[in-house]
Amino acid sequence: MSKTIKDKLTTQLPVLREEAKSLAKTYGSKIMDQVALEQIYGGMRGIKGLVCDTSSVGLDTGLIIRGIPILELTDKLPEQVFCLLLTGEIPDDETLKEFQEDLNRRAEVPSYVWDVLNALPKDTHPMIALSTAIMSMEKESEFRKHYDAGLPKDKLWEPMFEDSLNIIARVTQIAAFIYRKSFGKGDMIPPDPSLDWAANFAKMLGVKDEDGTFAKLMRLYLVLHSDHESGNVSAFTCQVVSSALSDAYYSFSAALNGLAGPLHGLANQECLRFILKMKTEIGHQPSDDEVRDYCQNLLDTGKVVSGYGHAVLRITDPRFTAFLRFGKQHVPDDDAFRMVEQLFEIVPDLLTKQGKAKDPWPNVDAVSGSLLHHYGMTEYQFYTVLFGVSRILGFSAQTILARAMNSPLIRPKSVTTEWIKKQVAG
Ligand code: CMX
Repeated sequence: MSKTIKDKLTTQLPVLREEAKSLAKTYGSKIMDQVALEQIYGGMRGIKGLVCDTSSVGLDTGLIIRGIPILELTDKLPEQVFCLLLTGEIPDDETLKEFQEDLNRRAEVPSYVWDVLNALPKDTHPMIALSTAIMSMEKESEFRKHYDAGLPKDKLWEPMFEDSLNIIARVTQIAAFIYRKSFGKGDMIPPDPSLDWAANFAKMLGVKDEDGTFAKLMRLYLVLHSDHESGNVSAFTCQVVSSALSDAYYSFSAALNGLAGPLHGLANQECLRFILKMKTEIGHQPSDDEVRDYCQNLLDTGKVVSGYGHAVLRITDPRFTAFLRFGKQHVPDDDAFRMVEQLFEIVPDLLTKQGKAKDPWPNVDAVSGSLLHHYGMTEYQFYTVLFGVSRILGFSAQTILARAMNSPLIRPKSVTTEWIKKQVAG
């Protein structure tokens, strides 16, 4: 009988805990980084102050999950990637099947969630609906129940595991409900437990998919967005909130609120909006020169080109490359996708010449919307919800591990401007 992912983590934990304890004891005073004043004023960019083992993002490699570059994981299911994030191993078939069945057993969404979502104004942004739905389920939290009952700290990861898996199992139904309700797509489509997590989600969304390629896109989408180490706005928020021993419902909802910002996850919505607006304003499928002039004008008027640049990366985001390959294979003649390809040819040069952006290359958001648009999911306000559904895999793995490793309350030190002036003078 194959081990479940919980068994695997249970077996790994004593070694992981001992390793961290021993590193901190032996090398506790070793200096790992230095902080320059420009980093303090620059959003703490680049300061090494967090441990994250689920994934890492190299400026010249992009996303690496447990040592495997993301481009080598594009044929995997999101469930397999979740197991990899959490345990460092791609599950064998039996473990995967057991995990999928476990998700199906947890899939029933409490009925009050539909009431909560139905009570929201019709023009509520889908990200508010998602965050609210997650928060509304907080009373289901096993973590809070066990914390209140005095479960020892080193066992708190177990109810965190339960909460996280319950959220993963339910979030696709919730997101599909939000999509269908927000955009008048008709009644909820019930889940089909015979399908994998992403294909089931694709079915519940109700997007027409005669040849199964939309389900394939969903699998890829939910793999590519699953994690991006822990310093980005949403993952960091998740870790800060859960370090106060707030449960997964509080932590994930807070993280989703950060993901909803235009400089972070909302950029995929902004990017498609920008492409469609460009086409409308130009009045036809634009030529290369028209695209160049349009983007130059954006830069000259102090606007950002959505989908380009990154706080960490200094190369074309490999997640962009993965989507580009999908587009070339499945939707090469789509108008929006062709503009994505044009922008890729043109924007890096413009940003380089402007000389402000440290990274002139496209990130994942530059392309994802054009693919969704092709399949008839034209409501770009929903796109960040898809990002959120996927990133809940990463939030879950990171937060379970943080509790498993007894990670402390996160509490960096802030300083006053007066203190800085004294330091500089000194
Ligand atoms: N278009 C125009 N200007 C850009 C730019 C872009 N795509 N990317 C960076 N710049 C500008 C910045 O606005 C900044 O200008 P100011 O000095 O006038 O403020 C300057 O270049 C330096 O910025 P940076 O250090 O290169 O970038 P940051 O680390 O501060 O920010 C990011 C990174 C992603 C927010 C930024 O590149 C951006 O706004 N890109 C467009 C939005 C986007 O695609 N976001 C999605 C990122 C992926 C994700 O997290 O989901």
